[in-house]
Amino acid sequence: MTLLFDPLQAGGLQLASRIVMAPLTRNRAPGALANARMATYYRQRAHPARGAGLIVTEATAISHQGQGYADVPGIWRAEQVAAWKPVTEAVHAEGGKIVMQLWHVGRVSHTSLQPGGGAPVAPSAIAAKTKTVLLVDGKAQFVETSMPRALDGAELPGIVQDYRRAASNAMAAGFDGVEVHAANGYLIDQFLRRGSNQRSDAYGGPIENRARFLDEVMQAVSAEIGGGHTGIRISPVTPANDASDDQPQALFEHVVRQLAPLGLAYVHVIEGSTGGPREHQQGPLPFDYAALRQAYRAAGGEGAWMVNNGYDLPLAQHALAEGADLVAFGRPFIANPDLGARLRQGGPFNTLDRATLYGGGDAGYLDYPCLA
Ligand code: 8OZ
Repeated sequence: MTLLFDPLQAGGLQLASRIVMAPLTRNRAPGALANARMATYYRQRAHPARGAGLIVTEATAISHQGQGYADVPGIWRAEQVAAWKPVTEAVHAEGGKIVMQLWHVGRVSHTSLQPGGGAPVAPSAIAAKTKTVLLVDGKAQFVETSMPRALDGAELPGIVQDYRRAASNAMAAGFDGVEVHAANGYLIDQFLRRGSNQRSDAYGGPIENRARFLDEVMQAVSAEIGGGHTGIRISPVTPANDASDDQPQALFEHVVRQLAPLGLAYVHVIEGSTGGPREHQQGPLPFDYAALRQAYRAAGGEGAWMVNNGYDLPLAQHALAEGADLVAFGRPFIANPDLGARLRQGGPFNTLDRATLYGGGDAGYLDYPCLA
């Protein structure tokens, strides 16, 4: 029963507990720059006993092209590296650990956010039936994503290089590692899943081809900063951002086998529909997450297995007993800066205010109370 509060060595990450703060988009980084407000927010959640054993930052754009939402942070410029330093220093001052989530949204963007007002990029020119968040007069507004253009194969090495530079920048900013965002229907997931990838070159068609871009990104990032400081997030069946595939089990078992030799710190798996039903399935069969983990282990993968989506204390303890190593909590960490302390004593838990999730100031960001 104490497993959730036990330490873990995950590759090169020495973690005080199995409690992870999931990546959470909050749209409070105007100019794509981290700031003092964000440093306070992460510091509030960083204590190894009262907060998270590991914090994963909100998704952070690896390039201007990789941006798809208003006021999300970036990590492609020196000024952005400098802006993140007070955040990592604040977390480390509390004794915490923090990795940066690296993000390219692909087609989930809007021309108003793209360089020169151009079309967002994607594996294929297929619009996502989904919305993005723009800020209009400081208020979050959901708008349809723009029609993307298909990436030319010759552009892909440059995007891989953007991931590599972002990882190097994150380490320069003092992060303990990075998590590559390959989930939730963003660029890497768009390559993986058939619904968004109709390419006829080496990056489309059979599973091996659709997983090639992910492989190139993971090779580059892990070579740059070390596999032991690199994690990945996948979401095998989520419909988020119009992601779809009719053979998720075969696809993602291939993906984890491909990841096994990289010596990753962890593999982070969203079970079911992101932020929704855990039972969600794509294709005729329920997804077998135990088989996914076994495929990774059988291929020699030694990274920590991180699970996420709708976890509470009993479900987390059950998952750890069944073989998971880390449990990521999202919305509970927004409303409870001291979620670790609250889990330890079985509650109580503050309730989440949805109105202040995306954009805004301190309200609903810095003012959730801790236990006395
Ligand atoms: C909510 C709003 C905007 C972005 C994800 C990065 O789903 C996100 C995201 C979530 O992974």
